[in-house]
Amino acid sequence: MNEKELNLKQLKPYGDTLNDSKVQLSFTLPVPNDEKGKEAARILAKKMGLSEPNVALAKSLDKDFTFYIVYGTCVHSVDYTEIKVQAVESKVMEMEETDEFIKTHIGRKVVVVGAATGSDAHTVGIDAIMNRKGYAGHYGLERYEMIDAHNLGAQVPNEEFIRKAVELNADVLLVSQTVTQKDVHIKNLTELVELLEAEGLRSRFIVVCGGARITHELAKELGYDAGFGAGTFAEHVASFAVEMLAKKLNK
Ligand code: B12
Repeated sequence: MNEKELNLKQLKPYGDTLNDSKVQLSFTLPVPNDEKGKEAARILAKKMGLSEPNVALAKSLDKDFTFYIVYGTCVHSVDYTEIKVQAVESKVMEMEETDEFIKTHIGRKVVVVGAATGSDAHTVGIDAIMNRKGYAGHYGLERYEMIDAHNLGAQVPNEEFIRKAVELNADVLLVSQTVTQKDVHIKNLTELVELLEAEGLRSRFIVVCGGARITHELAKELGYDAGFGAGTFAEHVASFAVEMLAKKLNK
């Protein structure tokens, strides 16, 4: 292969030039910051598939922990043409467009109830989606004229979440899950769907989950209508939810 040509069957990382396979890796080792530690970092990077690794930075976190940045050449490639992923398919509308869409196709405010459920105490993700001031320049659902947004916060038990959703007559439920240790997110997410099904409420709501390690594929597997991962903004989930709601109501 010409090293100047892009070959999607053998996709390689881009460092300074096409196909140079240069990557940067960062990690911490629980050892002091000395030459032996740097060598350990180099050996580990080699074992992870980097050739000619080079420790660009070794920084003491405290006397027994060191943070490393290692550069090297990745010896692997990926056949990009064979990759299949499930992604949310909806046209992403701006806030004003979504409000107009709701006025035209739904004709009333859409009620959205969100929370980080179960034991999950991480509020920043759900706040980014819901808070009026938004996140990274993207306004949250509370600012939408045609959305009545209720953010219940974190560590909301699934039973309480459902009770509140029924009380508020919600159309859309938003669930945030950040911690995935010991698959606790799967347990929390599964329990919510099981409770909704047991109470005959599943089809009443559009149910969407999100979090850094959530994929649309996983969400569908667990019985959700959609899943959103890192880099999501309010407009992504709002567009999806109102489009699906309009279809559901106008059937
Ligand atoms: C801040 C933070 C905390 C704070 C949380 C404070 C708060 N009020 O939220 C505190 C200190 C409490 C905390 C505690 C813990 N944390 Co913490 N925490 C973080 C940290 C540093 C940032 C998370 C964050 O705010 N990200 C920013 C937001 C904007 O990103 P996001 O959540 O991914 O949200 C975006 C998308 O995912 C998506 N999204 C999120 N939710 C939803 C929902 C819907 C419906 C939609 C559509 C989209 C969506 O949209 C958002 C915007 O784009 C991360 C490390 C990191 N740098 O990511 C660790 C991290 C998440 N924490 C971690 C851990 C392990 C814990 C603890 C278990 C630590 C401990 N041993 O006590 C506890 C758990 C507490 C609990 N019961 O949940 C791990 C999780 C590892 C894992 N995969 O399980 C991480 C990754 C750190 C690490 N590298 O180990 N944490």
